[in-house]
Amino acid sequence: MKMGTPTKDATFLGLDLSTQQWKAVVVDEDLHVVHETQVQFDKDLPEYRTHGGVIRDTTDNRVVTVPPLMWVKALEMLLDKLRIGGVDLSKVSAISGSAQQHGSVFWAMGAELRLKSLDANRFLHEQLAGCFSVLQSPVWMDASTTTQCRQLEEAVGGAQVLASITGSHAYERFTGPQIAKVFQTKPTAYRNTERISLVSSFAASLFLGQYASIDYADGSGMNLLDIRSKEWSEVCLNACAPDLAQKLGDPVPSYSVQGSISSYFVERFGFSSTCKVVSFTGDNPASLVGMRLTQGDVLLSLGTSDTVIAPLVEPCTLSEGHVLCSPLSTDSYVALLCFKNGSLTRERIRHDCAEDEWQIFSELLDSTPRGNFGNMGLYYDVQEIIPFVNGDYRFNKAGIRVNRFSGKEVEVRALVEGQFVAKRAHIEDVGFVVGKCTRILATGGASNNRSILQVLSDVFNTPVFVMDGVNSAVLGAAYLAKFALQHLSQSFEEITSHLPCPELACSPYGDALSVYTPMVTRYRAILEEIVN
Ligand code: XUL
Repeated sequence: MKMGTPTKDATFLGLDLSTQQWKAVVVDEDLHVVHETQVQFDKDLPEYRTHGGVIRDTTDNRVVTVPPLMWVKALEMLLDKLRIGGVDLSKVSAISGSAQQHGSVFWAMGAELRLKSLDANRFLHEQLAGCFSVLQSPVWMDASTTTQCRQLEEAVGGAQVLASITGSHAYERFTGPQIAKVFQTKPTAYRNTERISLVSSFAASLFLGQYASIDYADGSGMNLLDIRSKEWSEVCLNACAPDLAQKLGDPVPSYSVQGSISSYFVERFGFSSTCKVVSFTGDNPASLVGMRLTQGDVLLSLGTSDTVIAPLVEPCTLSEGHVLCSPLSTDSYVALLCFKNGSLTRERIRHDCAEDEWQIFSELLDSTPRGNFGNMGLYYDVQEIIPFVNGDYRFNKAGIRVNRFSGKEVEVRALVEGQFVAKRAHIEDVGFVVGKCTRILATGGASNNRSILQVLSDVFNTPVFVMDGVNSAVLGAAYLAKFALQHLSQSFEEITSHLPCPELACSPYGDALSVYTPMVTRYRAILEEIVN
């Protein structure tokens, strides 16, 4: 194994530990992509028997977890793939990463010592096998902590008080309620926990060879961080579990250099010993960085989860959704709404109606008119976050609930229209005005599908822009790696000013407003009926 040495033509490595895969992208000094690769959990690590990257409990399907050791093993495969692909890792001057938000990793007593003394001749997953006090990490899809959510809200004086401190009411997937559940249901495991990481800071810890700090942006998804003071809120910590401040460590800005890479990665993978490890952050904040979002833009990420992100002028208290600290500055904030039934639900309908082919899915979508002959559908394969409902709901032109529609094309359009009409309604509910001057930037898997984007553009009656190429979260991580090294001398805008702008993908049809505004009203009425 050779010791890496720094070279002149430096690169930056961005990683993304998302729900279904690890991704990596290498960019050059100008932030142009020179290499990318990925490892799929279901396909490449079948021994863990994940479905969509996660394990759903067979007795309680609200419980969704992942063994963190799988993420470790997959990372080793990812780095091997980079090397086999010809990437010279000794040129990487900094690494940053993005990861699915909210999930938590519980490190056992003594784990940091193990991280600090890894043997470069042995696999990482072998050496870390005994390092987790909770073997199955709860992830963002978990919806099993309703009791802990209500307890937390009550302890701080109500849901609105919690939102005014942490940026969100209590949400099932948020890390505070998840930690409270571990403390209540596995007290011994909790006592044996030396440190609790988010998925992002867990991944950074591997590279750092010691516990990495949680960053402000991803830390805002915990119901524990005071998003204004940037310190843990004592009342929230105390409401969840004892000794939590110590188990979490102090949070830091998302663009902090946390240290140099551990000698394990230098010796085993050929990184330079001067390579810096920058904070890893959440996938949604990282996407915002990758898409270079500015005030007035709305980012719609169409991935495993569908999310809507928009920069905020000031931190406000939302009735639903979340306010997060910005990953790019300590005095800016972003709003986030997350919808759990994203690509997996689209894939289910593609399977049922379109022979599992996007091409056929698009043809069916294009063959139906805007408004879908008055039919409307809402599809929730799993417990949705906003709104908190589950199941399929189909309504015909007369407003009568039906079990199925007359044709596959109607089903496909009902799904896509229903998803975007719901997003528009909930965005409006939290006070966003998406008008003709708003740029909707679309990213994630489904943003490659023009037929889907056309519906998006029509429902919002506004143009939709896309950025061709690599996934925005992993790209954002690579940009963050460079920004962290240079933020004292250059702004993020200066560092990225030469990069291409998003391109116009679709514009709304003239009748879009008259078709979809009544559908938003109808959606609200349907929702009231479902919830009641
Ligand atoms: C955001 C959320 C998801 C995850 C997974 O609040 O739960 O978007 O970050 O991607």
